[in-house]
Amino acid sequence: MKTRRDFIKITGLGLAGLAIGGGTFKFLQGSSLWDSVLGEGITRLPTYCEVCFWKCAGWVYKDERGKLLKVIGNEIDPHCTGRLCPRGTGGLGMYYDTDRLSTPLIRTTNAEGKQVFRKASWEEALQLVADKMKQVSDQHGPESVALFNHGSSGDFFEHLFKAYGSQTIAAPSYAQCRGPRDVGFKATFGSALGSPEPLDIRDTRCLVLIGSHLGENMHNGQVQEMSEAIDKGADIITVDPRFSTAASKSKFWLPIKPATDIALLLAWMNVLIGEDLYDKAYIEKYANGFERLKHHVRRFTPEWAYGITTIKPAEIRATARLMASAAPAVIVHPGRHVTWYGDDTQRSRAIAILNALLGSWGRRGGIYFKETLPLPKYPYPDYPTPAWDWKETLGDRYPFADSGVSNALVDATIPENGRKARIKAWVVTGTNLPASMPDKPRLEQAINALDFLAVVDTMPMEITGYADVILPECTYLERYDEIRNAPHREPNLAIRMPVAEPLGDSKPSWWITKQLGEKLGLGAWFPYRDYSEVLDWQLKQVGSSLDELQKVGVKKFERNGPLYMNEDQGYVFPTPSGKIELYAAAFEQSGFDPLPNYTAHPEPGEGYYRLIYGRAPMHTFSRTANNALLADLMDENDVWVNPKVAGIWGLENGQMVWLKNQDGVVSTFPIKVRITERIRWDSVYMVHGFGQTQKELTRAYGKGASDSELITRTMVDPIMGATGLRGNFVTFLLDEPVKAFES
Ligand SMILES: Nc1nc2c(c(=O)[nH]1)N[C@H]1C(S)=C(S)[C@@H](COP(=O)(O)OP(=O)(O)OC[C@H]3O[C@@H](n4cnc5c(=O)[nH]c(N)nc54)[C@H](O)[C@@H]3O)O[C@H]1N2
Ligand SMILES: Nc1nc2c(c(=O)[nH]1)N[C@H]1C(S)=C(S)[C@@H](COP(=O)(O)OP(=O)(O)OC[C@H]3O[C@@H](n4cnc5c(=O)[nH]c(N)nc54)[C@H](O)[C@@H]3O)O[C@H]1N2
Ligand code: SF4
Ligand SMILES: [Mo]
Repeated sequence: MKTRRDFIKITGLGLAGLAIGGGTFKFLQGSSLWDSVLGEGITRLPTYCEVCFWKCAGWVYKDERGKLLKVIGNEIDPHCTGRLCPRGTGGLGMYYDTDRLSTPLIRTTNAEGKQVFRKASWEEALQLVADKMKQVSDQHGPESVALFNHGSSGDFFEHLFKAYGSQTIAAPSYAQCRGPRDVGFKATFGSALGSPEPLDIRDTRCLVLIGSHLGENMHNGQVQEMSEAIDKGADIITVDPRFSTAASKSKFWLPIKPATDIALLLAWMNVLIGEDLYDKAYIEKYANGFERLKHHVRRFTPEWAYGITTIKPAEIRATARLMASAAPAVIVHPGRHVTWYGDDTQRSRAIAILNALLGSWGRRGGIYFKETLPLPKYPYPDYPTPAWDWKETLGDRYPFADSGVSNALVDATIPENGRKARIKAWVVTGTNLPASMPDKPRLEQAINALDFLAVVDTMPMEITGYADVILPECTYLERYDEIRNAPHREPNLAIRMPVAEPLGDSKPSWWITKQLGEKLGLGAWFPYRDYSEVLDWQLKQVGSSLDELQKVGVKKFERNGPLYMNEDQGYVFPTPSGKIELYAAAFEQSGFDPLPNYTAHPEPGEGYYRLIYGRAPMHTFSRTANNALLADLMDENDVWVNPKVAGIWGLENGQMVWLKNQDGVVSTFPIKVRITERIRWDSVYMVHGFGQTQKELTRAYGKGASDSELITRTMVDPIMGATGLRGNFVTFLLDEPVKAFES
């Protein structure tokens, strides 16, 4: 008999009493100012930032007593060119957070029969996790233990899981983020974009942003390059139902009706082809299926699109001509968080096709050829081949998924329709699933069906409340992680070193996984005493060393091939045909549209508005909500409401309202109204990551509302399984929900 897994508050077990280094928080540009004070007892060590996944390299300065003073961008780093974003600068707030997890915790039942957490030693907590993993493995095979991960700790847990025999692994950064984009681009150009995206923004003459809200989305290198391009006279076209920061820098802002972007993209193709504005020579030389595309888009005129998107035909034509006049130095930005309406792979295909028509792939000011250094892996034994893996959880669904689909792992954890659950235990690290996965009731159903749940985190985030065991990781400032080896214009490596001793009893993931590995009899995959040995070994294989990287932080290497297409030599795309596939035959074979089509999506009923969400420059999802330095800059979100709507409801600026969605779910907390022309009347907008429900997050608790809890309906992409999150509609409750229900 399984007991229901109650959600437990971890009250009072944090690092109470730690002093916060107040007053030192300013934005500094570059490290030169600080170099002058080096030597007077102030030292610096290299890191790369973990506040988001752009992984900017920086220097952490500390004084002789070990107090961390600043994190500053590394000037030779291509991800940041010496400047961190506000979140990166505020990274020290993660280290100094008094609410941090500081000791392993184990779920237990107290004298009153209530489930609570008690403190435990690492030895006891790790033994319990290893025993449970073994137990589940003995009964159901190692594959039935699944890993959910995001961020650097995930690298170590993936290694542990693969050695253990489970590749039942997924991250919400795929099926809740960029999966459809990468599948759509791969189907067209043969290669996914990855991170950082190889966009030649600094040399572009025209940047088209479909929803991508750069400037609020602070992906550092892109924001800097966008501002450089604007200074050099590039034109920006922003398609967004909201007047975003990027829209304010744009020549054209197209306030599209949400969920209709594919119609606009098809109309743009219609104009480019109809008016002979596309790159004929490029298409002839490099692309397949042009005649079919031409025939397909003939009926998708700007007049047709106007009725769907509300964007005027003259503006559709003018923007298409502007793109063509800049081509090939033009980028229709592929976006990053693209899981919107369930036809997201097709929208991404449409974006890829537009880039092809404009000849931007492989061209200066378009999409460059990225390069990564071939860095040898440490010589571990081969991983065993699991009897089944994440793919098996898809059945015959989502044939083009090329990475773990988190929502499919949730499905496979729930016994239903007479089918037994294949997944019996989870390890979750670096991802706060209740905030990042849609449909919380279903997530809870899965968690309640588990035999065992271990959570690795730095903070008492919502996911930890569901755990049987919580393992406290130290922050990125207190540990080694893998070498950052990301693609860019020049191959480059960056390292992260411990700058301070782990606070409390927190530990790095490399250490946690090594202990678990040894307890599971997998010592052969963990043959080091300290992870620095692995890093040094790897660096020596490419003619460097840990010593050298400690001094420089980032090391660049020579490219192998050209950055752009060599027009004389031709180019073979890594697709089945060797050409750009305007017509995706592989999609057709699997029963999907080989050319993108517009489909209408559900619309809000009377009195309801589409819930859309995005980022604020000073926060990353839910992970920074409690960061003292960043909460200082913004401590709650608000809901953007068009004046027309405010008029109908009699709303005032600053008024607190509760939001209720189409399924009757009411926000746990109220949210402040912000009346603004910057949002369409058919939608409301809020920043993701607020509305934290755990009291032990002392700064974030109850501040603002959570978009996630209102997203109970998903529109799943049949091609690769991503969950479209923007098909939810909300209305306003002006009184406390209890009163509202009574009336
Ligand atoms: N500061 C900060 N920066 C971040 C992050 C963060 O947490 N904080 N997270 C990073 C991550 S992981 C990601 S994936 C990216 C995400 O950042 P993006 O890829 O830029 O995300 P989007 O969802 O495209 O952007 C949200 C925008 O889409 C608009 N929008 C909503 N519905 C529609 C629609 O139907 N059509 C159109 N055209 N626009 C629409 C919204 O108004 C909003 O301006 O940001 C990254 N950068
Ligand atoms: N409703 C809604 N859902 C979304 C989105 C949205 O905008 N709205 N965005 C989507 C996108 S684009 C993405 S990429 C995903 C992101 O989803 P997640 O990666 O789940 O994002 P976070 O909320 O930042 O959760 C990160 C968790 O990692 C913990 N953490 C931070 N540093 C460390 C560390 O060093 N070690 C360990 N072990 N843990 C650490 C944090 O405390 C937090 O619990 O969410 C997706 N889901
Ligand atoms: S963009 Fe900002 S938060 Fe993200 S890695 Fe860079 S400095 Fe850190
Ligand atoms: Mo993301």
